[in-house]
Amino acid sequence: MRNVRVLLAWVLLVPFLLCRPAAGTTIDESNRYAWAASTGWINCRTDTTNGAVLGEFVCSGYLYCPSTGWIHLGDGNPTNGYQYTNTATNDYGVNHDGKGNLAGNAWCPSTGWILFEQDQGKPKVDLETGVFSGYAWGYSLGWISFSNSSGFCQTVAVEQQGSDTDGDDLSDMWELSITNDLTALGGTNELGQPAGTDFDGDGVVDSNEYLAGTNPLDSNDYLRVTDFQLTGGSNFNCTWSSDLSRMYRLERSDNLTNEPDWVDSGLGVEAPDTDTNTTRTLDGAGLSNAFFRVKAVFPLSE
Ligand SMILES: [Ca+2]
Ligand SMILES: [Ca+2]
Ligand SMILES: [Ca+2]
Repeated sequence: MRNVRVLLAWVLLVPFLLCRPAAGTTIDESNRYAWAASTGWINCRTDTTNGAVLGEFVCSGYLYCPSTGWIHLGDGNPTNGYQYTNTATNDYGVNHDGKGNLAGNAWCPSTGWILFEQDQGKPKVDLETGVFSGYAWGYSLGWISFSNSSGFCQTVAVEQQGSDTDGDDLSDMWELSITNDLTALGGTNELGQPAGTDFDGDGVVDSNEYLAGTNPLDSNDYLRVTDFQLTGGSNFNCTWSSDLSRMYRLERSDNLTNEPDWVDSGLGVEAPDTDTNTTRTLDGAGLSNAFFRVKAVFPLSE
């Protein structure tokens, strides 16, 4: 390894906002059950139309318990546009913080509210595997477990949410979650096309901050390689800024021509270490020149 270099770069996710499919359950056909000792198995995917949906902002759809009936996770249309407030009977449901944590209220007409909270039950989904864990609580049902030694509930996708009513190529749900309106981020140029506004001036346009899971209002928060250290022999450590809402792929090329031939570094898609940064060790044996870049990947999309 004579000349290993790092390219301080990030890569776009495939644009999806204007071509996403209609909502359907995201729950795996084989691994679809939660469990409550009081009532037995609870089906998180009764069928593709009514089954549970894990979205990047909110959940929707239904669980089905044979003894108590339907459990509604929310209608997918929170009043404020991005999160159920759970303060009104027409605005309830289970929210997702984008990092796997679930909180809010589901509704079972025959038994009442089912509570998802992060103090005791800590219901969550592993965004690398899609496997749920933790518990929800119902006053009549008791604890509902999403994973045990006999079965578990698993999602095969995180639904990318939010229509783009103002045509700025940004999910309205994301815009509302950041600024509570649709005008601060994005914007259009004089031709009516997306102008690529960079609100915080960190060099990354708002739409790419969304794709990378970074804060478009914080100029210190953008995806980048932060450290690169030879550690002995042919090994080296690469560290990049990371967010728990995204996965990452480290890519390598032996040149930086106009069309570099980027290939996976050998690590594949990696879950982040922390909400701040991620470090991986690679072996550069046999490489003469190598450039590296890190790519943000939407959970369960590759
Ligand atoms: Ca928009
Ligand atoms: Ca920016
Ligand atoms: Ca930023």
